[in-house]
Amino acid sequence: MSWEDFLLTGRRSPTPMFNGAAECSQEIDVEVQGGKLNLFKNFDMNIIIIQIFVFLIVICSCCLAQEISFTERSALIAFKSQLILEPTDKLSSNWSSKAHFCSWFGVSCSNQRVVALKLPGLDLRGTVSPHVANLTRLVEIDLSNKLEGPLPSELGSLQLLRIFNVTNNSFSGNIPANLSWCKDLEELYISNSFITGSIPEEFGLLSNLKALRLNNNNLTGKVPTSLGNLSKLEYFYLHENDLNGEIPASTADLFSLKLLSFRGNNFSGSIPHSIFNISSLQIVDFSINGLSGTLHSDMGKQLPNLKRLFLDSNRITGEIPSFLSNATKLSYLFFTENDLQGSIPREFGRMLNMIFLDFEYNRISGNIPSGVFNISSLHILKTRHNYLSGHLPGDFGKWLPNLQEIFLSHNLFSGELPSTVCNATKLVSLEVSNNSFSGPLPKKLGNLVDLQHLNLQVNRFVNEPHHSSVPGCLPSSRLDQLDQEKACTGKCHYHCQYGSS
Ligand SMILES: *[C@@H]1O[C@H](CO)[C@@H](O)[C@H](O)[C@H]1NC(C)=O
Ligand SMILES: *[C@@H]1O[C@H](CO)[C@@H](O)[C@H](O)[C@H]1NC(C)=O
Ligand SMILES: *[C@@H]1O[C@H](CO)[C@@H](O)[C@H](O)[C@H]1NC(C)=O
Ligand SMILES: *[C@@H]1O[C@H](CO)[C@@H](O)[C@H](O)[C@H]1NC(C)=O
Ligand SMILES: *[C@@H]1O[C@H](CO)[C@@H](O)[C@H](O)[C@H]1NC(C)=O
Ligand SMILES: *[C@@H]1O[C@H](CO)[C@@H](O)[C@H](O)[C@H]1NC(C)=O
Ligand SMILES: *[C@@H]1O[C@H](CO)[C@@H](O)[C@H](O)[C@H]1NC(C)=O
Ligand SMILES: *[C@@H]1O[C@H](CO)[C@@H](O)[C@H](O)[C@H]1NC(C)=O
Ligand SMILES: *[C@@H]1O[C@H](CO)[C@@H](O)[C@H](O)[C@H]1NC(C)=O
Ligand SMILES: *[C@@H]1O[C@H](CO)[C@@H](O)[C@H](O)[C@H]1NC(C)=O
Ligand SMILES: *[C@@H]1O[C@H](CO)[C@@H](O)[C@H](O)[C@H]1NC(C)=O
Ligand SMILES: CC(=O)N[C@H]1CO[C@H](CO)[C@@H](O)[C@@H]1O
Repeated sequence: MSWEDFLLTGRRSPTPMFNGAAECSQEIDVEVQGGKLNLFKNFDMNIIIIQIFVFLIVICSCCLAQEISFTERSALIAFKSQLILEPTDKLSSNWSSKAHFCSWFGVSCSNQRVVALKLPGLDLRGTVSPHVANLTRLVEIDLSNKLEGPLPSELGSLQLLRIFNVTNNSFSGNIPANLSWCKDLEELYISNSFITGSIPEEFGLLSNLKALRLNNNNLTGKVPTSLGNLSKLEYFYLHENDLNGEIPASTADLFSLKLLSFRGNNFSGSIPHSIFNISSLQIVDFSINGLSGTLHSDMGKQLPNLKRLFLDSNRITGEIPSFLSNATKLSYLFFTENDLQGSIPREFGRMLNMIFLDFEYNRISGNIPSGVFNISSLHILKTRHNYLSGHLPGDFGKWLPNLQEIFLSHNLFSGELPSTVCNATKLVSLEVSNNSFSGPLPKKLGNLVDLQHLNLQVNRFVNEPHHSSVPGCLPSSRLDQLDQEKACTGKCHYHCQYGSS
């Protein structure tokens, strides 16, 4: 059974509407039956005592059930009372005192106890009553609305809680450290609010946690080292907060991790390279931080499942590890805006699932390994603003049937733009400006029917940009636009932009 199957969807029992008395009489039947069986077996003088005993049990359990029922009902009413409801809101009419609370919309019961409170997407406003904590059998809470105020720390008494999903609200205040008492928690989502303060160190105690999403809040401070204890954690989202400090080395102990997103914080220091020894990783996003240091040359050796790696907008130095090519499932690789040097490893031509490769704004030199132009899955290649040089291979474009965008501007490329570029028939954007390309322009560029953005400026192409000198290059209907929009200066460098771009 996969962990998703633990979700309570479908477990809502088709509860008939009981009032308190009917509820009790059901339990009386069971108890009395048990009692009668005993009476027949032990037919002796103690019969009266047993009868009284049974009677007392029945009375007590009935009172207890009634009391619990009353508590749960009160807790739900207290929850409702702190919502700002319009008469037209579903809860206003549905949570009627005439009906048993187990039949109320969003409430699921098991044995007359509330096990789930699921009210997502109703645009509910107001605050969360601490009395919710009296629903002690709750297993799932799902409240994605417009709720505000702090999350009550009393929620820590929900010992059976497995799913706590309050993503997408307007909560403020801190994350209650007391949630760490909810030992069974598997999914904890407090994303998309205005939560401040730091991540409670006590969360390291939530040893059953599989998903922790605290992204898109105003969290500050460091990531607690204790979170390295969460050995079952698969999804770890902290992106878009104001967290700082170094990424704790203990993150590498999360050996079940599949998705790790720390994007858009203020993390500094280097990425502990042992993180890249977690072989279950599928998506890793450290982009838009202040991370520095180098990438370990082994990186990629242990990443057979990695599909996406985002390290863009940091201050990472050193070279691109060639072992990354061993991560053969990698399809999105972003190194944009760092301080990487050296060359693109020749082995990158082996990454046959690559879709989007972006190295822009670094200090990478050498040529683009010709194997890269053989990756038929490639959709987008961006290498602008580097020191790349050399010629494009003579069959450039021939093996790129899916290429839609290629940006090579602001490098040191030379040689011709091979006419085989026209084999990349899905091209939408072709940008080679600010290089030292020379020779004639490919005559069949006009065959690229999807082309919308073409920038050839500041090169040494021999053709005049005037359409008469690029015969058959572009259909005349599009040449009209070219004439209007071309930015042609000096020795006629040639720039045209079509359509919406
Ligand atoms: C919830 O439980 C607490 C402590 O037992 C109690 O004081 C409070 O009145 C209860 N709330 C409701 C709404 O019953
Ligand atoms: C409340 O909503 C539930 C679920 O939609 C429904 O089964 C029930 O009949 C409704 N009760 C009332 C009083 O409207
Ligand atoms: C949590 O709530 C959000 C918003 O309603 C929803 O998209 C998501 O599927 C929920 N997650 C779980 C595990 O219930
Ligand atoms: C925190 O949770 C514990 C254990 O459930 C409980 O005893 C305590 O009252 C809670 N503290 C607060 C401030 O709610
Ligand atoms: C979050 O809530 C807003 C407004 O209620 C809604 O537009 C948006 O789709 C929600 N996002 C998610 C992920 O549920
Ligand atoms: C929280 O962050 C958002 C977006 O960064 C910002 O607009 C808002 O002012 C912040 N609120 C607080 C209380 O810091
Ligand atoms: C949790 O992590 C902290 C800090 O890393 C450590 O001191 C502690 O022993 C760990 N606790 C458990 C239960 O593993
Ligand atoms: C980010 O952290 C650095 C220290 O590492 C600090 O100087 C800077 O002010 C922080 N930036 C923001 C936006 O908090
Ligand atoms: C990664 O794992 C390999 C093999 O298991 C080991 O040799 C290496 O030291 C580990 N690297 C780090 C940084 O933990
Ligand atoms: C690219 O593919 C073609 C056709 O399969 C092959 O001839 C050529 O050698 C390949 N180039 C590289 C660098 O792998
Ligand atoms: C490349 O384009 C030429 C001219 O259109 C065509 O003859 C050739 O078959 C194409 N090659 C590939 C591999 O698509
Ligand atoms: C299995 C595999 O792809 N191994 C390669 C890992 O990367 C090194 C260095 O790039 C290659 O030499 C291996 O062949």
